[in-house]
Amino acid sequence: MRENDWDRVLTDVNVATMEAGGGAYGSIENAAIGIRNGNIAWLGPAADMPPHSAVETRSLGGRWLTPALIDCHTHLVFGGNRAAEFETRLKGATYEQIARDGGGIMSTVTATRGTSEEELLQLSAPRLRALTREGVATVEIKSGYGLDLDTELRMLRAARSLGERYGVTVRTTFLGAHALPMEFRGRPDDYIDYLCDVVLPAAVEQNLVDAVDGYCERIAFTAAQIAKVFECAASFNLPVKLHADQLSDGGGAELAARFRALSADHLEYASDAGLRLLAGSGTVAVLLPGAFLVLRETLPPPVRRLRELNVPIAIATDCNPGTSPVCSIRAAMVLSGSLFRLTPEECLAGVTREAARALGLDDRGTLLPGKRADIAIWNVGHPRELSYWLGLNELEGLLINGADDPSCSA
Ligand code: DI6
Ligand code: FE
Repeated sequence: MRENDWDRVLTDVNVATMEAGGGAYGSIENAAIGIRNGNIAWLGPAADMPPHSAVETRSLGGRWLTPALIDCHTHLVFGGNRAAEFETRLKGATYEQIARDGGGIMSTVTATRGTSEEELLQLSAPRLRALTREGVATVEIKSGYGLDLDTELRMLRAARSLGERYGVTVRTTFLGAHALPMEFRGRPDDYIDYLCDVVLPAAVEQNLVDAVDGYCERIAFTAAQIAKVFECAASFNLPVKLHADQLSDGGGAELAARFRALSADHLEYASDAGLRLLAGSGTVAVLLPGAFLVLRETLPPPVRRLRELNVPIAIATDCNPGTSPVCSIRAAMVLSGSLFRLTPEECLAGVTREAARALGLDDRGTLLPGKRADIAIWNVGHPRELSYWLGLNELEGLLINGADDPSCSA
């Protein structure tokens, strides 16, 4: 009897539970959900709903519910922007040339170093809100535009404050190994030591780090250099993620597999040997179609091979000022279909179940009893529509931990 004392009931809904291994979308039509203490207490066909009491019962007129969306790879805290650089690229300069000439990431580092914590919050809030307005309730945010102690910590604090201020889960990732700052020119190994000896320990000490990432690329760091950072992460029991093989095959997939990374992201140029290793490591492949589009890449990530090898596939915006000025998770879904040929179901799984996995979160990403009641309510006839329209927002409501997000309530 006691266990059917619910806080809220949602009825007259269709639910894409996104449970793995079930039918398409794990869907249950004509369903109902009971919520208690922020979690899903019961979910199933409305006809099977057991006797219960509820403080509130809401009938949703046949709306579709999905797990609230998860953006598992962003760099959305930064100062300045790179619209002028984008213009230069459209006129023919390449991303790598600009990076080698000291522009690119370094220009955002200069801007971010000159931005206060409160200003970073003000600048980043609209980007976060753009995501939540599309049903995102969990966002990963990386550091990596500071590359010094003060600015890296400031970015991570700003990311944490954003989550608190806007009531969403923010997972912070330390990306000190993003680029070589000017003060360490010609001394990349000294910079890696500085990250391992000074910056990461301080960030961990202040409880600002949920995971550690690195940019393994010929314009950034070698696999051996990132491996040192990952060893340091392991000494703090922190999971790792990796920007792997985006512009060239730098052995990123192999490195991610070796450290049993939560995710290996991009993977356009990953070798087949690397992909086979990923398959055995439980690592999620995170695909970032915004960067692919904006850099006008031509080699898509190896989607067919990832499927054959049963590597889980997530999708994210990669929101950043250089390669992916994208603050729309729905755009990432639609582009993953058009550019990478992911199916609409893979796209939705990529921003729910698999994105949760890419962050090491097992309490969300599907709608099942015991999971968090992070639920998006959509005015669509079928969940495939979520990977179809570009620029139409069908979100009618968002529940975070069982409570309405007031800015998008139904
Ligand atoms: N993520 C990154 O960190 C880099 N590329 C990517 O997809 C570069 C970000 C930047 O240019 O600021
Ligand atoms: Fe990135």
